[in-house]
Amino acid sequence: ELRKLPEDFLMGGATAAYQVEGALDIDGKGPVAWDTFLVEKGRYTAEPASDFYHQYPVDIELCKKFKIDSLRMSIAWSRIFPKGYGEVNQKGVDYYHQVFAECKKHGITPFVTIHHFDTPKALFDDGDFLNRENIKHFVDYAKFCFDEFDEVYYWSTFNEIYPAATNQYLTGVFPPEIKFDLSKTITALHNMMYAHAQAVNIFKEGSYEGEIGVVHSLEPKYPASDSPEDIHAAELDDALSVKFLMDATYLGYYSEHTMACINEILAANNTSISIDENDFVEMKKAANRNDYLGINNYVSHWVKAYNDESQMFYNTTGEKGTQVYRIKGIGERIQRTDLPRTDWDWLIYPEGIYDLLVRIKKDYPNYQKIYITENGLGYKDTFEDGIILDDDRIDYLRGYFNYISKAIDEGVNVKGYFIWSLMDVFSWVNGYNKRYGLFYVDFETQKRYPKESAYWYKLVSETKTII
Ligand code: BGP
Repeated sequence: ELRKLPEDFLMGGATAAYQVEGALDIDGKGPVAWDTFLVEKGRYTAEPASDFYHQYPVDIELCKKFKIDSLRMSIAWSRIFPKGYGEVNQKGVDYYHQVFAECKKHGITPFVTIHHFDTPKALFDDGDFLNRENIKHFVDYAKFCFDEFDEVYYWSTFNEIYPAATNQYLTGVFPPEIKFDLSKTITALHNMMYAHAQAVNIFKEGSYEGEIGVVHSLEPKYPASDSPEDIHAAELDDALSVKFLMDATYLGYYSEHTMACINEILAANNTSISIDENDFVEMKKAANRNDYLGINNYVSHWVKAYNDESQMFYNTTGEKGTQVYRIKGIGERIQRTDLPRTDWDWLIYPEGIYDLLVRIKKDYPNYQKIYITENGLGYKDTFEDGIILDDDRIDYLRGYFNYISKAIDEGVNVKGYFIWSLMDVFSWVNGYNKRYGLFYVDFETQKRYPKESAYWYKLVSETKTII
């Protein structure tokens, strides 16, 4: 028998400003670190990406046609404040008003992220979220958005605080390409959580109508074997990547167990951090004010103890079997060869989302509700005469939907799902051959073509049945 989704289950498509808009330096947009970084790398740029800056009416109409209720998108901070603060760029403000008006015209609900990996360059060069001054700039920018865009009901403060910090300071695949700096990583995590809490408190203490939450990338960690060492390695990896952020979000402080793990990781890397206890006042106030949790999940990890020097190879080309992830004092993420994985070495394990959802309900009972804000399959789609038969993507989605539905049956309050991505987009470290969209984008002509999965998604949305 086929599983069902609740009648009011929201079906969405996700995007992020920098990955879809293009128009990197027109109409007054300020630069971000990615602009120069990508030019220096010389592989690809985010211009024009999916040209959403001009094509948004086409994409929003496609949402309507394919029964996609909600568009997850982000506002580019540097379109509003080209330097990150100070003078407002009216053309940037106008642009988002136009996008929201177009959504309204078609009955599509915008689900808006304030920060999605694109800190304005001036602030980025000044330390990004390692610099406490920038927390204030972020909060001011968030408040500006709440005041200005009253068309928006659903706000997310940050997209993926953990990948933002680790890609910058641990794996080093994002600018400024710093590797294995646990102290910077954890400081950035905490500072972003503190910034999130301030934005939530401003929203809740203001007279705004709507809901606010944060989007976390949460990846289940399982021990690679029954040995106590591997069990502990999985525990450490989980403490850093899941508990640290979930404690900050829903407790407003870090539990003793979480801090013990964090301090063990820091000590193994001969470093330490200091967290200002005063931050917890603001964070505790926000902890029960999150209207929802956004979860991005693509993979699960099996972790083995590892205490040698850190080593990393991040597979950005889709050459299967090349990924290496070993962090001193945390662990090594191994490839389970008995599980399917993508060409980018992302293990496919839909059951992981079930474990995660059930666990959140148990460990953070004040979570209120959950939206799956990203999930999907990065794939080298084949395009033949306008036809894209992406059965592997449909299988992937079906697997995830079934486990989400199972979690809902067991009482987890999941209210919606956003596929990453609505249309094919620019991928930060992979460029353009890792496609995720329901709609294929010919990046030469910017023409959109519905993939087989788009028709499947539409049927699921219409019938709330996982076919
Ligand atoms: C998440 C990001 C998205 C998106 C997605 C897919 O981490 O929030 O911006 O890029 O992952 O990742 P990738 O493009 O690296 O395959």
